[in-house]
Amino acid sequence: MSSQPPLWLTAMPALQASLVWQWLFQAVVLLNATSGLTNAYARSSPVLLIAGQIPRGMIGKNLGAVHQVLDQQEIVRNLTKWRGRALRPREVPYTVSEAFRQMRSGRPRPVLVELPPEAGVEQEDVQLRSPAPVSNIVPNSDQLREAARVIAQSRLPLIFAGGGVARSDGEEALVRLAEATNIPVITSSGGKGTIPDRHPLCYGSCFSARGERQEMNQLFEVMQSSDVVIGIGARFSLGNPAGEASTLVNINIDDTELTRLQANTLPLHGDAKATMEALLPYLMEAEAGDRPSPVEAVVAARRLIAYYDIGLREPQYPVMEAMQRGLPEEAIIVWDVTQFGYYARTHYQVNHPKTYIDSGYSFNLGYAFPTALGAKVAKPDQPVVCMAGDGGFMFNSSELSTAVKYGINVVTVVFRNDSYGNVARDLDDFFSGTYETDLHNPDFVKFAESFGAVGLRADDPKDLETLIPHALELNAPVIIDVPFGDMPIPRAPQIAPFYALPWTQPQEGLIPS
Ligand SMILES: Cc1ncc(C[n+]2csc(CCOP(=O)(O)OP(=O)(O)O)c2C)c(N)n1
Repeated sequence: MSSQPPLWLTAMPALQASLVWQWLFQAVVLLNATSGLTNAYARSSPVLLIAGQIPRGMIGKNLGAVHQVLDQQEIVRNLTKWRGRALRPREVPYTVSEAFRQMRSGRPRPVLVELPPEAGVEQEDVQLRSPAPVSNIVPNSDQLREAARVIAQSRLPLIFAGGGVARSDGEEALVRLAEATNIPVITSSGGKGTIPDRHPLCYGSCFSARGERQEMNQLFEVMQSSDVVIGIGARFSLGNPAGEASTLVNINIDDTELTRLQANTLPLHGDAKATMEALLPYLMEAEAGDRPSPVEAVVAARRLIAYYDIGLREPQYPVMEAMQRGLPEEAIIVWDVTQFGYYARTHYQVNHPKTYIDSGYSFNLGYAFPTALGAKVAKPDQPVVCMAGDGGFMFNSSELSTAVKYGINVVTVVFRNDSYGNVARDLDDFFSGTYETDLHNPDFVKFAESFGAVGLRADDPKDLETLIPHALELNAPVIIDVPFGDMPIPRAPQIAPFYALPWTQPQEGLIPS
């Protein structure tokens, strides 16, 4: 056997060599990307993952090639919508063009393109492609007319707006639809920002539409009393409290989501924005705009929610209020899986489209800091703030090096309780102990400074009202260390589903009685 390196390696100029080298590494690094893909999948984000591969002739043979991961595509099958591999240069144009068509059509989700090193080195004539045209899916006129008739005749209709509205850039169309018909809106956490929270027709965000929180959840009651719920780009992962007693007019680009929730559904398969725009004239024709304004009911429900919130005296409430006062409205906030993050899903007020980011149902601890860096690169003129717990921040804190290297000026708030606090509390509540959830942290101010970033420290979480604007003015990567104490589950007295689940009962013999 020859000890010479393979031809593709010796023939490469330096730049190609470094690219190929990185691709090779990515063959293994693909595994590191799975957590981010999970998140992108949960939030229906169009993400292109370009991954390397081992040399073409060794793929699938289990010969132990450096960085070999057998059947990479299989590993990410359930985290991607489409996967393609270009083995040689002439296969690249189709693979890339199809990857983009997949991301831009139907329900957006991550896609994978794999390239072995030869695809970046060999020279071949290739046929470049124009981007594939993508047309919007819109329900037909009979379906739109029928939906308009049902909505026009309803007694208490309600719009439930999900992340699909934002994905289709349908925020203005949603506000127009609500205003033209006087139909109030509840958003899911993915739908936050699709209508301004301060809009008089907006009830707010409903994180838990089902479960014991409903007792005090005014939004749950609002949904329950509606006779027609208009779902727009929402997966209703927590159910539709109005249930079979109501009609669900369900607008979704993903036709697998349309009718699986309840039998009494009028499915409208289509892009959220295009369908709202197409539906509006039919609604006007059916005189759906003649209903009395629900603004008083919305105001009353919001007052009641605030009244309960203040009465509960949860430590999150005054901190969230202080942060809200300190944060510019146009700032993009990326919330990690921290206790303030849970609270933000219902309580943080969003008045600008696409300024609220969370990890959706994946609840992916640690995703927020790198995501915030990505948001800042995409929107350099908008302030970007990452809100993480100490545990979550430490998952990806090495990315501070990337932030400093490229001048990505994200402000990161690290809520420090030296603990995986959320888990510690649940363990203690249910199993009488915190079981290795305490953390040994660096001094976050010194940690930031050691990277060449700025480190600040709050005396009290409420200091964030002044510290965040100050940090944003510094135009630098900033870490704000915020010590805080124990925290209850939001609305603790009302939460019970956890207690009710059988697996929360310790097995016999595990815990001494
Ligand atoms: C990748 C991943 N691992 C574990 C968990 C489980 N989990 C949820 S919250 C949490 C603790 C978070 O700790 P921290 O970031 O310090 O925030 P805190 O709860 O203290 O506010 C853990 C481990 C998760 N959601 N995601």
